[in-house]
Amino acid sequence: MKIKYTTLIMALIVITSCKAQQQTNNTTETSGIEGHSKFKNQPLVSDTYIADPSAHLFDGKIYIYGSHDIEEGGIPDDSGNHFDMIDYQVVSMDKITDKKATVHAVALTVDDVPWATKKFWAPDAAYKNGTYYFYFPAKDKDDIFRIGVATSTSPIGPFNPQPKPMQGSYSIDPSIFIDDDGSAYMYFGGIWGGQLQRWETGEYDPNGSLRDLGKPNAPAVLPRIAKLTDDMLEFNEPIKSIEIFDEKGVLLLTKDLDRRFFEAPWIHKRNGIYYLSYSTGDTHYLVYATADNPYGPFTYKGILNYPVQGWTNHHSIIEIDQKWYLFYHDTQVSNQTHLRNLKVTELIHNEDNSIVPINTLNN
Ligand code: FUB
Repeated sequence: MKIKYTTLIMALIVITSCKAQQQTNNTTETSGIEGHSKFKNQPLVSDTYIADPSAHLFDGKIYIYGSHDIEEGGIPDDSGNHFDMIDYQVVSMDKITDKKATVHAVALTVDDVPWATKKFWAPDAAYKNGTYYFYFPAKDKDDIFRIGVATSTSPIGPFNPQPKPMQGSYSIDPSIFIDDDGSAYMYFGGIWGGQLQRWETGEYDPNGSLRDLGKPNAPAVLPRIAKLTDDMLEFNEPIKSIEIFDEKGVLLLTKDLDRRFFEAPWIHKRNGIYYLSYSTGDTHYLVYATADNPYGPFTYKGILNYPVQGWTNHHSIIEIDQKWYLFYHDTQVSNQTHLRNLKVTELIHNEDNSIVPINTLNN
């Protein structure tokens, strides 16, 4: 009996000390910037919240065009009410091995843009003939997302906006891809708060419902593409949907939440293959599909980035010195969904042109 009592006391001591250790570990892992051990990569910027990074190499230097997250976000809801950004600041890095990036002065504010009222969401940029073009979504006076373009002779701005949004533009997350022949394309779209589901007829339907609610077996809402005019300021053709098929040649369905398009389309081209990567939104993956031309159809291939800390998973992919990199964000610094920080990690293509899935969390 005496032995049993001692054993019990010892067991209790071990359990208590294990719990205390576990608590310490958890605290370390979830306490923001201090919690390095949980995160494979550290923030490139930690005193300003920069998200949705669209990275480019301009004249040998890395420029990142992202959202500038702010504290003033509204009450969180499914339409992204809490992402209420009002300006943009460009970020740059001299080389990819830099541990920190430079945040430049404000490049564009919502007050500069005559047609925009709020919600400066994920932007992108392109360079052509001595001019830098900055593409950004914002809500207009009717609360409809449109896409605007602004120009500058400098990659960091300030950018001078066109007086009106691009004609026929809608929804969010523009990204620009310039093909080897010089043709420039805009990929764009995002469902839920990004309003893409309201444009299924080609006209704006304020009651356009999310297909997931009523028709889970219907094909999912698709991302959009349009070629740009030579001056890069307008669409040069009617907007088209980009089909994404599964391995059996069937369009991805609305109910296929792990694979269907949600937002954040991005294109990179390697070995003649066009990789369309995008976020699955409420299932938090970045996934990719491939095609042999910019319009598709694309075939779904797999996961590219597992969920990061935070709700949104949004990225860009570029090649620097024969290596490929994924620029992404998470919420390491703030622990809050709408205050995200910029990161980068290497992305590896296999011999068979598939992509090695990335997990940016140490599990
Ligand atoms: O930053 C606001 C929105 O969150 C972006 O436009 C989406 O892609 C998501 O990252």
